[in-house]
Amino acid sequence: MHNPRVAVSIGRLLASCLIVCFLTGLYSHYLQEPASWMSFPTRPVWLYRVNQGAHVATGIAAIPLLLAKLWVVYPRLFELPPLRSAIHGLERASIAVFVGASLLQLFMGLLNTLQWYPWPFPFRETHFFLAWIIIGSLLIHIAVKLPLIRQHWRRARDGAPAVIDTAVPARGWSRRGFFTAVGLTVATVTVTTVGQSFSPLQKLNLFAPRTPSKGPQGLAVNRTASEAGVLSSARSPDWRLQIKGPRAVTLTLSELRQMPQFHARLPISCVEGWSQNADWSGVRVRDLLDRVGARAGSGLRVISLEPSGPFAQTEMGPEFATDELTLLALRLNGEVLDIEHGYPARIIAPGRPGVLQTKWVRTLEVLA
Ligand SMILES: Nc1nc2c(c(=O)[nH]1)N[C@H]1C(S)=C(S)[C@@H](COP(=O)(O)O)O[C@H]1N2
Ligand SMILES: [Mo]
Repeated sequence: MHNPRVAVSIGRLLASCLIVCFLTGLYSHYLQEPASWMSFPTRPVWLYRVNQGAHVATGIAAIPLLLAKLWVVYPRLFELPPLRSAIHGLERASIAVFVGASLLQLFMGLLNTLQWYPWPFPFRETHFFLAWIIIGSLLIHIAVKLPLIRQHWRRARDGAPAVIDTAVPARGWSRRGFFTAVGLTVATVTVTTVGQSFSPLQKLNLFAPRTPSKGPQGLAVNRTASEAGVLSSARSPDWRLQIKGPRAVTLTLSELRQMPQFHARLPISCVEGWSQNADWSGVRVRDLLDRVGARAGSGLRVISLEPSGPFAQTEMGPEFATDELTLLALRLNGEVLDIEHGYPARIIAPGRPGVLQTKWVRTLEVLA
């Protein structure tokens, strides 16, 4: 098993997972921290849901693949002499960086799906930084190994001499047994966690931390009203929606209910890896923008009743603010919004991460 052919077979599966994970991670990162020139698609409405589901699924699948790859190549770790040439040194250094960063990255990501942040540094920035380190060192590794990868991309044909690394004597596992075990492990971890975003497999969701449909009104809750400190402010009869723009407008809940109501079926897609569709209804955000005379192409800042916290304030670009499906939702799945889901009013927009679907909205501020 400790030979280049097996290393290439496992390596290309691992690399595919990591590349999908990297690209979907970049998309998620930039949605949350866009550069000023960035604009995002709002259709299909489930784009971010699939993006995030694929990110978490490929990240989880990469864990057994990385362990298998390490097991296949570990005899190389002790090869002598440790440094043969400059290229060899670069190769070993890039592998050391790659292995260290990947182990940390996958472990951090896994803990993140459990909503557990036991480190003192900010998760997203660190995860983003490590991702570049991993992709950089992976590209170096692939470039250095390209001749070997080419040579072993296909199984050795009958008669052609297989190149076998003799560092470890052949015993124990059969190669087929090894591939079967790795394949079964990857399939098992995927099938028992992917139900947190892929509804048809929700019943098999044994290890993912959340069941997206369990919660008030058939939808999971990430941050509760009591954790956010809004229990009394959200229920207060004095609640008003403030809209700040060229004009300033204040609306009561019953005034909002008297405006034209629209319906949208949109998912909550949490960056922590669960997602669930729901039926929302309420006022179109673009109608509210018109009320205050906002100019076409304006973005929007959304401010929650939540006194502090990373999601107490969010922003959306004009592509989301003016989309006909972007609502200030007042109702969920046919009922008045539960306080856990953002009563009296919350934002729901197509194609965005859950962290940006601000609950318990207090103020909308038009951005120039
Ligand atoms: N004000 C505020 N809104 C928030 C949050 C928050 O912490 N504060 N959490 C967000 C996150 S991380 C998610 S996934 C969704 C969850 O929405 P739900 O509880 O209605 O399912 O709400 C978002 N809206
Ligand atoms: Mo979330």
